[in-house]
Amino acid sequence: MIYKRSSALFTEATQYIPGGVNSPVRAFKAVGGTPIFVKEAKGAYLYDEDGNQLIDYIASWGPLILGHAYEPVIDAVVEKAKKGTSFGMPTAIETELAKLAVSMVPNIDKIRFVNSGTEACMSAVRLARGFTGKDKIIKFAGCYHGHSDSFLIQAGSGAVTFGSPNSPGVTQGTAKDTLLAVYNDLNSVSELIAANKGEIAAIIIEPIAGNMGCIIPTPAFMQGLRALCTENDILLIFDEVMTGFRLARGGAQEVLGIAADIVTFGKVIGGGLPVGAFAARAEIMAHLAPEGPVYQAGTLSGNPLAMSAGLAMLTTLNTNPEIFKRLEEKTEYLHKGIAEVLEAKNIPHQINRYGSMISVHFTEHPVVDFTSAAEGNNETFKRYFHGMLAAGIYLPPSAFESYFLNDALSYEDLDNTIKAVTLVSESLISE
Ligand code: KE4
Repeated sequence: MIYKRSSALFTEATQYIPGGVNSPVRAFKAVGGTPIFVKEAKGAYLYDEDGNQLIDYIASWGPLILGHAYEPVIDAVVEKAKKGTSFGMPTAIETELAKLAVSMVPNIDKIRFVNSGTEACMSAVRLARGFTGKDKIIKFAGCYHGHSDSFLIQAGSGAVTFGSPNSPGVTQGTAKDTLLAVYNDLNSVSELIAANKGEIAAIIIEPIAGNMGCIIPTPAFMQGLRALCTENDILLIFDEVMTGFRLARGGAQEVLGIAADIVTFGKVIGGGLPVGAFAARAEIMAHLAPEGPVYQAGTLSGNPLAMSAGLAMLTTLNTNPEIFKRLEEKTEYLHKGIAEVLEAKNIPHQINRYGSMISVHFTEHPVVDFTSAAEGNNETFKRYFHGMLAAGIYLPPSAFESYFLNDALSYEDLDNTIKAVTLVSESLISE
């Protein structure tokens, strides 16, 4: 593969955009090398600026579950754009998408649209604090809820002390209200609750984690978390920015059988345009301005152009729920194929998979939380990533991400991906 044009474009981009990208993970810092500039995409394929065709396993980090440039979405956006893109006034299509989302997702009565997953999660936490009158939140090490200050926090000094900022610009004042627990470790949660009695407004979690690679909660952990929240008047926030409308019509709440108090969305709900959302039962949402005192706003929130993409995508998923099963079967096929190759070569690995989310970790220990995910051999991962890229397979450029399959992937694409793993595996055998 040649990347001359991508390299030239990246050099120029770095002169005007910090790090040459508008979101850090795109810069290939975790895997090295020069980021690929994509020119266009269709279905399961990316076409980069050097004319290479790549099989895409990130689908823009999740949104493009039906494949790139999916006709009904494109047609809806083009038609809507001809009538204006945004008005800053209510439009009927916002209610159409709200009604559809509420009909698909359990335990929500109302939904507020915003412009990103970050905005959805940030607003959900403010709503939880406003509704409960309490300040602190618990999040889990390794879970990512966007880049608002309350979430850019790492574990504090002691197990039950508050967090500390993990980015300059985040103040200690903010960090003190964010407590860090360990995914799949219910004791780490109950300890924090006991040490902060009556002060915790909400626990926010990725119900199936995708930002440590894919990490699956044990049923006991998730059921226990729900019980702890109920017993301690703490709101359970499911961050479904990744899992929402990807795992099932009703997302993780449906597949796990756990009722959250507030649910956040992004990615798929916007059909590839900037849409985030947060939703809850009416009693909670009644606290949100202008109905209630918790302020939240946005110039482009619910803009009809983005709504038209989201409505076309959710309508397709709602009327064709077999898509979710089809995606799960393709992901299982890929899982088995990759596992067979790596096992045959005795390459230590773990493959975590849930629905159409999957991740490959080069470690011999099960990956169940951030610490075990961090034990993966990153040098092996880097060789794997670049070897697959050279074979025309575009994987997430970080060991702490999940693959997102899209419905346009054919079994031939999956077979070609597995063949690429066979090719690459020679270079993965540790010296
Ligand atoms: P955005 O603000 O990027 O739309 O959403 C933030 C967010 C919130 N919650 C979860 C579970 C998420 O995965 C995300 C964003 N996901 C990353 C991929 N791991 C987006 C990629 C990027 O940062 O460029």
